[in-house]
Amino acid sequence: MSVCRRPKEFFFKGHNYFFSDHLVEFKDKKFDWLDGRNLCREYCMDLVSLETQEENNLIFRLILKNDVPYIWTSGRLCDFKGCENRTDLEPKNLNGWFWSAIRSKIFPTNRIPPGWTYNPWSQTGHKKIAQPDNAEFDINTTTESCLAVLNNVYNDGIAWHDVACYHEKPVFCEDNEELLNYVASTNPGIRL
Ligand SMILES: [Ca+2]
Repeated sequence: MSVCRRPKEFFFKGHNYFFSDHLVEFKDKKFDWLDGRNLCREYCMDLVSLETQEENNLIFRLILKNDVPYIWTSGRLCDFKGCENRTDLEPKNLNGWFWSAIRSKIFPTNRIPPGWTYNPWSQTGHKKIAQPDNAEFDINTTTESCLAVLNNVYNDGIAWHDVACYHEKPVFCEDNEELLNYVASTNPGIRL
């Protein structure tokens, strides 16, 4: 962490990325959402955020190419302490999602985001309705608060799904500017 020595598997628009399964130490390992996030943060990175269609397509292509069944992203439902009394986040299933890595809101889940040609959320899932559907809540009252990309799990191609955060998946990590800037500011002259 102190020098942000990190795996640089590929580079896109100013950020380095890696896929956990491509590192010897994490090969065939899976992580719950928080452990996955912490893994990335040890490298001055965070779980991947998919703010643009271009970046989303890039990650979708790599999932397809490597035959990856599912991954975690930094997407999170704002359903914890501090999110209450936020009328702008209601209804939660449409407006309550954000990229935790960069603290920016995710466009309403039922619409095609500006600049995109498709809605990345799956139109089906466990309940055969559009995502996010919070399906696990009906089964065991666990909220589906984390955003996963699933590869054709519901015969729906590669698409976004809300999933309960305790499930274990490999992760794509992406440079986190906040962590990199912090380390840069406290280590004059360092090359990251
Ligand atoms: Ca779901």
